[in-house]
Amino acid sequence: MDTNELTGSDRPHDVAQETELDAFYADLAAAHLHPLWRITRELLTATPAPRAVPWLWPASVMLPLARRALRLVPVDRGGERRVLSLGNPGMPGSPYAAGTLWGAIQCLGPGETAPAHRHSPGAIRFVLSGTGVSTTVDGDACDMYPGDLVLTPSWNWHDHTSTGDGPMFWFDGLDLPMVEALDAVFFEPYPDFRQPDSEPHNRSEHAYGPDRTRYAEGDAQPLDPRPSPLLVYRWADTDAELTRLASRRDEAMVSLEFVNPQTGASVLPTLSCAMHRLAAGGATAPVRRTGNTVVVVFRGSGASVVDGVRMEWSDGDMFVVPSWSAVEHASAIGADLFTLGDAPVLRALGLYREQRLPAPQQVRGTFPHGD
Ligand code: GTQ
Ligand code: FE2
Repeated sequence: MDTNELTGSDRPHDVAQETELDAFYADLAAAHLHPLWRITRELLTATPAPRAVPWLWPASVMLPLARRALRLVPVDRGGERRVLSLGNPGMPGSPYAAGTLWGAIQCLGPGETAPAHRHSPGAIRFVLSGTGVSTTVDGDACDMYPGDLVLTPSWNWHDHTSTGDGPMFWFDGLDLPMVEALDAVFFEPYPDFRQPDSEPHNRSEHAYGPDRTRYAEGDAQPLDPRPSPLLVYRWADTDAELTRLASRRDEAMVSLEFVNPQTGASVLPTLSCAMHRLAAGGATAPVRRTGNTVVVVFRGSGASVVDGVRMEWSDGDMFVVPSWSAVEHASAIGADLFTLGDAPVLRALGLYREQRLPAPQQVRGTFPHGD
């Protein structure tokens, strides 16, 4: 029996009204009008409901595939880059790591150049392994070594050239999904395949010092539309600053944010980059924040619990912490984690929140997920 069936004298009236309502909703749909009262709950969620799910891409899966790409696929105009992007399974078919962030592994073989272009989305590179690549950013050739952070701000010409004798691998982070959501994507190829060779290399690096101004403990200054004029943050400096922070206090994890040495703001107006050193035997308290984060394991191993899902990770793995997911990290041997986030945008718009949770999360599952 139909559970919606109505009784008694109401019936003729309600059937008529129901028919009229059905017709009304059909007419609304045909007119491209949406009745809010039917979608309020899915739109105005009590807390953020990102489509991105916690997910981990192991280096043991990514690197062999990147090596196959090195063998099989040349870097040409049109394709532009040999890049494998993290596609979050919570957003089927999407090449984005999360709703606001692009994350990817890029590789370049010996002697190769990835052609010069510019685009309105801003990008950062965090070098994983290999040597011999330099990225020329608006005429300034920036040499890249493992652990370095290299910026290619919005609308800066950039190409990547390898003079090394082996492949190089790095993490790319872009604000592309945000810029796309704002309908503000522009792209232009450079007239030549690459920019002129610049001598000396690393000009921005030599123009800014001392090193300490390149890092902020705690939060960066509020959003500034100007990207950092310093384009390279060297691992030796980052490592030294992490060591200094860790020696000052006995904490499970110390963190620094890479900042614009002129203003103290995040490296790009849309993106924040940070480095975290998890002590051997350290375990952090759970916290949730608005904004998506991509975590890149630079070295070490450990495990993170993200919304009850425990993910074990080691060198070169990448994982996503979606907005407002509870996250905590632990490591037996210690680890250095690079993170990319959209926090500058949330802060600038008055949308940033964070909540510290009283107790470690209950682990409800492990990654990779079983059936
Ligand atoms: O290296 O210029 O991962 O333009 C995506 C788009 C890298 C790049 C990406 C890009 C680049
Ligand atoms: Fe690019």
